Amino acid sequence: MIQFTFRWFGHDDAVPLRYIRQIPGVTGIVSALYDIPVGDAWPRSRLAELKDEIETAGLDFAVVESIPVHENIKLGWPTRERLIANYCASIRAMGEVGIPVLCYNFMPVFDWMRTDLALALPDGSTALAYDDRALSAIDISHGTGDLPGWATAYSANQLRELLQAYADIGPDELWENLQYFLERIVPVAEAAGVRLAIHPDDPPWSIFGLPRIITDGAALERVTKIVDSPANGVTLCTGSLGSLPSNDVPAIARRLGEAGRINFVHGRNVRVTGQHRFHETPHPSVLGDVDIFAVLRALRDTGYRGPIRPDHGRMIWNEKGRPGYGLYDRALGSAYLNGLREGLTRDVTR
Ligand code: DNO
Repeated sequence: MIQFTFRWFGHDDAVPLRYIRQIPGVTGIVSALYDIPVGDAWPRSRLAELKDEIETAGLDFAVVESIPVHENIKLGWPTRERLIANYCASIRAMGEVGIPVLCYNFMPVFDWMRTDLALALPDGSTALAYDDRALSAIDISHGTGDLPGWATAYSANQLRELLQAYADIGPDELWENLQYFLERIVPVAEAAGVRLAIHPDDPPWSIFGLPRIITDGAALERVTKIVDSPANGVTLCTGSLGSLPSNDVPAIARRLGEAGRINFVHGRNVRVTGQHRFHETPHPSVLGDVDIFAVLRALRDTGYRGPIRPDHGRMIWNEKGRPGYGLYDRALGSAYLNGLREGLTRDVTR
């Protein structure tokens, strides 16, 4: 049975756990320890406290999203030994506390990127949008200040040094560094009873000249083959993959589902409006370019049993909040996904 989950950003989140509990069918929470510096080991006691709080609200702590991967691991620098040891300690802590899935990504410097956090749609809602031409107009020489909604702030110097450090890192080197990382963390995850779920790059192409490698179905499959273990799986993010029209998302779901390597699903839809240009839409298949119905059918056919969450929603009904992470449209997305699930799995002969 698929478990319906919802992302919660902790006490800074305008959406409290008690509201999440009222979304029909949602039983699980996706969260993280947001105040631990990147690279440090996550204390088991802190994870246990967060889990208690979630359980007191009547929900399960289903997924950690994310434990950020330190840049020096992606760069392959010698300090990665200590940083990977810390990452392994965090995974073990998750296992000891009993949190079964870890979503992470391997994008250099920047996580998800948009050029407009409030694109007005014809119905009066606003959505997140991306346009390569708008990105090329953004000047990052004085730091990340001009990036819309960017969470990890870098000063001009820090960013210059980081971008310089990546000058020698192309896709091949990044793959090598990912392999090095996976060879060390997958056995630990397997022993701890934690399933890893790498998130595709969002958007799935190079930005600011930095390599991005987790861009399509072939790349996701390649990850799963680096260390052949069910603990080494992926997050099927329909929106990230769907912003590249060459990605047939239902086919990717089917292949990875058959291999048993989907460990987490992000359900979200996008409308592609040009080359490397898209905006987010409501979740239903007919309103975007990703056939969400066909994705859920592929998950049903391949026996997917893990967590799913609605990803980004639009801002509707005058809600104010974290871009992409308001309550209302994500709750609608969740109800839609859950309706599809019922329609696809219920035995109508009874
Ligand atoms: C965006 C999210 C990503 C995701 C990370 C996973 O809204 O889907 O930030 O959490 O890339 O590591």
